[in-house]
Amino acid sequence: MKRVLSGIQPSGQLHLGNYAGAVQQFLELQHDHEVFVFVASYHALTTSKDPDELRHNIRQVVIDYLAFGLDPSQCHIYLQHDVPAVCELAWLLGCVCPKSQMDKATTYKDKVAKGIPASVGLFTYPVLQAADILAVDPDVVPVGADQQQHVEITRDLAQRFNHAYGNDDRPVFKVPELMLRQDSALVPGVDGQKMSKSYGNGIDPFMDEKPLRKRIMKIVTDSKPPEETKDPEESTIFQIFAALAGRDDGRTVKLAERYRATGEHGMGYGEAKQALFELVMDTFADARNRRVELMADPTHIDAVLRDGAEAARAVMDGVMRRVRSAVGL
Ligand code: AQP
Repeated sequence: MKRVLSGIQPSGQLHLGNYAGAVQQFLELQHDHEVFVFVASYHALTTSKDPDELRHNIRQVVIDYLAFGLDPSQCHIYLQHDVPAVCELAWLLGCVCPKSQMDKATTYKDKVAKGIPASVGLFTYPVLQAADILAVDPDVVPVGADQQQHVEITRDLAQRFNHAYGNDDRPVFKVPELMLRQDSALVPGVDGQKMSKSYGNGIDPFMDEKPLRKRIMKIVTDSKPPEETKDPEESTIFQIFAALAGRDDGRTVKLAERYRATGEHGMGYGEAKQALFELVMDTFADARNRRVELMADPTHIDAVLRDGAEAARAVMDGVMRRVRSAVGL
């Protein structure tokens, strides 16, 4: 059975982009793969400076994973800080990582441009991410398109390490494959930029009905009147709808037709926003109910995390023995 590894930072409330870009893939893979999904708590420290808020967000990501449908009997869910071996591995990988490789990482530049302090942690976070991945020997890493470069860095570091310390018959690391969903376009936020936890432009599928509708009504549009034809591909509302329902879904095809209609049959953006609101309510109806139950059962969450960390540590112990021996420790 192929092994899968991925994670999400507890840097804020999960949004539709995290769901469509990442979680949806975890849900599909958990049935016939060995799935490890973690909460990237160390990574969140590159942006989060409020301990209470971080504690809350860490817990919330786990609850949301479970509410979305991750099944702990089918996948291992754990916290990054419960497996500190990844920090040791990050150091070892950092020692074979050329600085120029970090200079090229685009997410660092994007985040600094958005006002996030340019710390060493933020600069080298792709190395820690490589350690998160390589520590569990996965075959596949499902992520959204913005993380593609980081998985490529991981593959490169694994190869560099193998070249330095292994040989063709006995590589130290398995070089994992990147997995993007078929429609790999990034989900835009209400302002049309990439939807991000920390940019304040997300849509939280667990919001109460009224604020959720209000949030969706906030999506920025152009000023075309209903009777004018519209290109769905240029619309943020349509991009979000298509990412959530799927491009081939009948509802997406129908909405695209509504965009193109003209004259008295034309569509105003309010109608498209209402369609998106109904889609979100429909898609997450079960998840919203499950979440309420999960919030009331903290001992279940503790047990899930204990089991998940145990399973992750069992794999990591073997990998770290191999890596330490390879470098001469
Ligand atoms: N807008 C998006 N469209 C598609 N996929 C997305 N992902 C994030 N935003 C979108 C995917 O969700 C996972 C979350 O990874 P992360 O939390 O480690 O980092 P991120 O990519 O930086 O996510 P955010 O939401 O933008 O968080 P902040 O604001 O903290 O930077 C990844 O698989 C990512 O590709």
